This record gives sequence, structure tokens and C-alpha cells, in this order.
Amino acid sequence: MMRHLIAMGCALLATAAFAQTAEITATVADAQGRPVADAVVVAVPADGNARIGEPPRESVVDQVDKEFVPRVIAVLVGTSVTFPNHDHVRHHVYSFSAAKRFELPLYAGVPAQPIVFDKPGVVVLGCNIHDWMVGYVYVSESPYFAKTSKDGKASLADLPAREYTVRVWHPQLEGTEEGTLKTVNAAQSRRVDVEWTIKLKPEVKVRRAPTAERGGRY
Ligand SMILES: [Cu+2]
Repeated sequence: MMRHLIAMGCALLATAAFAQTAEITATVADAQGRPVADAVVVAVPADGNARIGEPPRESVVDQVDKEFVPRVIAVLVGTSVTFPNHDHVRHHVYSFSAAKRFELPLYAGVPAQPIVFDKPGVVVLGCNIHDWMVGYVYVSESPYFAKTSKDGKASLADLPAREYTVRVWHPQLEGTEEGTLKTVNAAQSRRVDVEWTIKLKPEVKVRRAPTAERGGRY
């Protein structure tokens, strides 16, 4: 009987250890205490071991009403991204960023080939025709990341329970991502709440051209 109980206990412990995951809940606010949306929160295991064998991923950045939708996406390095054009005009999507230089010359509909984001870093998207179109692909080296919603919150769930260094990026972030680094011990607790206050640079917006508003040639 005792042996049975011990065996059962061991089995339960093994299951618990296997299933033990953690969650990091991030809250990002600006210097005025307002919630910051579209901030990317990335957790890197402190011991350097990320989950291995992550399958290739796919993502999408649409063009709707001559804007990138969503304006910010976060993807794992190696992710293929398609850029479907839902407008009745053509777009010419490009990036000059070091993490990914590419160009999708004037097109309507969905380009035949997705773009593979194969280097970590920030990729700024533009359109040759519509100067005000700006988008961002944040390419993460770690599979553990999330983007804040309007309430400034992001949840990194289903993390292996361990210690992480966690950082925040935002298109208007003043200073460096490294400046936001926090060590978060998610080895013990099931859920850890972490808060950031970040300084944002004022948003620089290119005015939409009135001719393009009416449709234009492209
Ligand atoms: Cu365009």
C-alpha cells in the first residue's frame, strides 16, 4: 500500500514538474502614466536555453486604407510575412533596415513570395507611393514575446519556469532597449507581474497627401 502511494506521489510530482509553466504579465506606461500600446515585450531565458525546434511561423501585415495593419508586429526570427494589399491602389512596400532590406515593387493583391525575416532586429516598413505609411516588424531572437494592447498590458504565457531577462521596445522609445532590461525570476511563481515606465519620443507623422486620399493613380 505504502509503495503504491509513493509511486503515485512520484508520478504526480513528475507530471507537475513537466507541466510547470510560468506567465509574465507586463504593464507598460509612459512618463505621464498612460498605458502604452504596441510595445513589444521580449523574454530571453537567462541561462540562454530557449525552446528548441520551434516550427517555422507565418505572419501577415495587411495594407488597408493606405496604412499598415497592424502597424507593429512581433515575430520570431525565421518567420515568413506576407503583405496583402486590400486597397484598390497599388503599394510598393520596402525596408532599408539592416535587419532586412527588401522591396515588393508596385503590386495589387497578395505578392507571390512572402518575406522571410531571418535576422533579429527592428525592420521599419515604408511604401514608395504613400510616404505616410509606416510599419514595424520586430524580429525577436527569443520565442517568448508579446505586444501590449490598449491597456498597456501584454501576457507572456506558457513560459518554461526559469529566470528571464525581459526588455521592452516601442517605435517611439527614447533610449535603448537595453535600458529597459529587467531580470525576472519566473522559476518559482506561476505568474509574475512586471511594470515598466518608458519615455516616448513625440510621434512624427507624415501628412497624408490629399490627392492620394482621393484614390490617385496608384
Ligand atoms: Cu502605398
